[in-house]
Formats: sequence, structure tokens, C-alpha cells
Amino acid sequence: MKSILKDLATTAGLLWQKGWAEANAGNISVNMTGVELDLESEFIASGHVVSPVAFRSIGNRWFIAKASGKRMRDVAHDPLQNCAVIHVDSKGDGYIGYYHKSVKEPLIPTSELPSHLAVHDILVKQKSPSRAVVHTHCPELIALTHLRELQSTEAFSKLVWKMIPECAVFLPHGVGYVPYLVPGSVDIAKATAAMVSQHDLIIWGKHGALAIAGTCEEAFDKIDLAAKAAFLFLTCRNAGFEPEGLTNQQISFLRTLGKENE
Ligand code: 2HA
Ligand code: ZN
Repeated sequence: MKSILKDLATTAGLLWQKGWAEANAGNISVNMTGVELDLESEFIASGHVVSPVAFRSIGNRWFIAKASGKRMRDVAHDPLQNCAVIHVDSKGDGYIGYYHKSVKEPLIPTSELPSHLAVHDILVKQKSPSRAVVHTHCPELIALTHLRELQSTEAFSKLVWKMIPECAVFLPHGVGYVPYLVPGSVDIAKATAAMVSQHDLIIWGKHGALAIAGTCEEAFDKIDLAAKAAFLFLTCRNAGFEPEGLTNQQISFLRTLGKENE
């Protein structure tokens, strides 16, 4: 539990420092099944919630997620005061939310919980070692989603691959593009879940980015890599020229290298 909280707090701090987490923006969740939790003495149940869609692969599992309305910068200082714990029902039809007993007002999980649970459901189903899901509002990445020609998985992936070699090596499966859908909705959860196993990173059009990894910091790294590519692209355009970019051949060599190192 301690190492999960430390990873969560460190990452929340990074998101804030980066300027990717205005007000209560963004959310983080971690599958902490198997981690010892002294629920009876440490946590209070906030109530049972029936989920709008069932999550069949995560029955009986435990998660921690940023609480709704809480700020990333506050999560960084005190994760237990700003996160909710979730125990999914045995069949995945709903969950019981918990919050730490030292918290004055009951906490409920993030508004993006449908997307987080939908992603965890796929990860568990596919026996993935990934346990952390990070969603944030990175301005450079969001800015690029307003450019019509980049509004596809193919175009967005190519954009990040061509700007720096690291993106092709560490994001060899590219960026899945989800067109704008209502934040927190079941629609965005379904569209995101449909893409997670094929791509390294998901972009939500006109909204933000979502990454999955073994730890929160590793998920942050994926977004940070794509953010660097977006920043470079915008810097070139701001300077009045079109970036030349790596060639298709250079990109495909680097992606192969990345896939071999997985
Ligand atoms: O938690 O980022 O997408 C606030 C959000 C919703
Ligand atoms: Zn968001």
C-alpha cells in the first residue's frame, strides 16, 4: 500500500508541476488487488453503486482512484485525503466506495471511473502486468487534437513518431485516437477500452491523454514522451516552418527496436 501511495503522490505532483492538472483535472487509478488493506479499522464505506455497465473481469478486485472534485496538487501532498478506494462486486455489476477514516467529508471516486474500470477490466482479462491508469490534460497534446488532419490514430501516431526517436522506440504501438466524447461517459469508457490493447497511449480529442503502465510514473512517462513530440511540432510551426520529421524508414526501424525490447 505504501509504495502504491508513494507512486500515486509522486505522479500527481508531476502532473501538477507540468501544468497538466488545472483545478480538479485529471485522474489516476491503480489496481491494488493483493495489497493488504485494513479496511475495517482504517476505511469507511461511502455506499454501494450500481455500475452503468458490468465489468466482468474485475469482480472482487480492489482499486484506489483520485476522488471526484479533488486536485492533483492535493493528491501529491496527501493521497489518502484525496483518493477513494473501490471494491468491485463479485460479479462486477457495481462497487462499494470507501474513504479513509481521517477524511472529514465522504469521498466518491473520480467522474472518469467508467473509463478507468473499463480499462482495468481489459487489463485483467488479458493478464496484463499493467496496474496503473493515468488521465491528464496536457495542453500541447490537446492543442493538436484541434487540428483536423491529426484526428485519427494513424495521423496522430505518425506525428509523435516523426518528431523524436524516443517516441518510436517507447511508443511503438502508437497513439489510439478517440474523437471527442462526453467526459465521464460510458461512451468514452467503451471507446477507450476498445483501443487499450492495441496502443501505448490513448488521446481523447479536445480533452486529454490516458496512459496505462505498470506504475503511475511509467504511465506519466508515456504521456511525457508524446507531449515532447507535440511541443516540438508546435515550436517548429510557431517558428514558421514545417518540421522535416524522421523518414518512414527511420521510424519503422526504431519501432522494431522498441518492440524487440518489450
Ligand atoms: O476529473 O479530468 O475528465 C476531471 C477530468 C474529467
Ligand atoms: Zn479529463
